[in-house]
Amino acid sequence: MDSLLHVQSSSCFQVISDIAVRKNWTDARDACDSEGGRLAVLDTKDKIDTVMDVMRDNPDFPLVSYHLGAHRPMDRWDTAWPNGKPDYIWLNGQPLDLNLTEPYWNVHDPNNWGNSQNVMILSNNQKRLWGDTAAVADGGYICEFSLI
Ligand SMILES: [Ca+2]
Repeated sequence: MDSLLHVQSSSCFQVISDIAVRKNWTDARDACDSEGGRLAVLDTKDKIDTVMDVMRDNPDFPLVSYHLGAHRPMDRWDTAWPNGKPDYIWLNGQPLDLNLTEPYWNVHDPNNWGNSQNVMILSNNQKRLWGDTAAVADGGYICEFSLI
């Protein structure tokens, strides 16, 4: 398994990037939980920088997308955004800070295309940017383990 540990001050991150273990978002969330972690909650600049550096430093990761630990409230899946604005929350229950995360989204994302994009991914393209996608799409994933 292409599985690496990357340590930041409060967390370490494990990138699961094996084509044989691709999972949809819900199964990826459960897999991180079962290891005592969670899908990565990138709610600080420090954590964002750590994960983005990992992806930049490993251009040979074989998968094109990696689930992160943010999603729309599940009772709103497959609906339009309220007031036309993204309603993402991290798995710690905190709303996603759109000012902090704005520089990391793909230029067209989040867009809730077809009102069917309910979860957040990191796209393994040249700029390693974030997108919103369907929860059923299989991909790699990034787990976070708390060090504190
Ligand atoms: Ca999208």
